[in-house]
Amino acid sequence: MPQDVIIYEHANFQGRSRTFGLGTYRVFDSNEMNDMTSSIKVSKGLVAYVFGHADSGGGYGLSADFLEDCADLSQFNLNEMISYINVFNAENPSGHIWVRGRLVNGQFVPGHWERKRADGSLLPDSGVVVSPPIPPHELIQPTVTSGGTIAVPDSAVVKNHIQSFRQMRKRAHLDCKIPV
Ligand SMILES: [Ca+2]
Repeated sequence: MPQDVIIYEHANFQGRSRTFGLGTYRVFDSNEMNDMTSSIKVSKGLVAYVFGHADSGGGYGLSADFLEDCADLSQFNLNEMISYINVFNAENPSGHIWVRGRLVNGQFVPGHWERKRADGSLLPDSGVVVSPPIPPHELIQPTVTSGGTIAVPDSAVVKNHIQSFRQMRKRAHLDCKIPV
């Protein structure tokens, strides 16, 4: 069984494709299929954490952690925008499992590691949930100016991110399927 993630130019796994093993990848141009992905295949047991934008600090913008194939990313408003991909195992050697990003009481909880339960049970799978737009890394890391003052993200920028998340969430569907 291949253990990789494949991105495709068109929906339903058609067109050009590119294969990724474990690792993090910044996608730069059309040769590397930047802003071109319309569907994605994820081998069982892997996580493909994808981001709409990338900078030197990693991925940002809209993001989602796929643990399954998705034949049409447009249903998540992630069509033709992926610029950063992190591929990793959904269970790590120390017995932690990846709990995917989900909505809890209307709040987005990003994907994270949790210790596997003793009885081996998993949280019910909530399906793919797209994150609110993550600010660029320069924005979320406060910078200290030469005068010693600390510059934090402009509140208007943060407000804008929250508004676009609310609009995006209304449009999102949760019908990508776990591979069997
Ligand atoms: Ca992009």
